[in-house]
Amino acid sequence: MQVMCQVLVALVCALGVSPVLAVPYGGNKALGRLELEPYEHGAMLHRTRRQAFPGAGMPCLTVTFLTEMKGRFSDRIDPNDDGKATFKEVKSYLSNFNPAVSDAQVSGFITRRDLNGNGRIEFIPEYILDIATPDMTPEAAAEWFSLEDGDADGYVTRRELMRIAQHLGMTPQQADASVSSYYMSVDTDDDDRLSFDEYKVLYGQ
Ligand SMILES: [Ca+2]
Ligand SMILES: [Ca+2]
Ligand SMILES: [Ca+2]
Repeated sequence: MQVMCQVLVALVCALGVSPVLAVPYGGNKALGRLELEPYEHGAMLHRTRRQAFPGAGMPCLTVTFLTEMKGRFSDRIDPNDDGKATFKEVKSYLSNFNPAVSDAQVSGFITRRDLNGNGRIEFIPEYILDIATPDMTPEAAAEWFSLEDGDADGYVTRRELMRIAQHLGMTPQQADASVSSYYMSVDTDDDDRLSFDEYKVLYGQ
């Protein structure tokens, strides 16, 4: 399946005209961290993602969605726009979430997505697959929890989320609305911060 997808992705990119692209799709799962990005990269991506998959399980990506993803990849993770995210680029991206991100965290992040084992995250197909089939495992929840819990005190607080969202370009008002409606929806004990037990609910755990 993966080889077939790679061939299809390569074909679409070579031709630049195909209306759809078949990839394995993990269902209508939320990509929570996108809720911390400003409209054009977060909500817009969510929206085009939903449009790309009007029914859960439909294995197609539209060119609109791919174009949006390529823009996000270039803007966020691949600033020299060569289609590959290197260690340095990934570290720079993740430092938006946690300024003290460790090299081990960066290596782990890459390894979990680096299907061909070359030490980089390629836009095609590694990044596309990461977005189209988001990892909803406990390991993924733990990965993002540690990235968003910047002071490593065991809680992802509203303040930490607000800082990340503003680093990624949201206004304070946008950040507050997004953090309140998405993240704090799982703050069951209402203390304005998420323990890991609360946080992992966002990953269906
Ligand atoms: Ca790779
Ligand atoms: Ca914290
Ligand atoms: Ca809480």
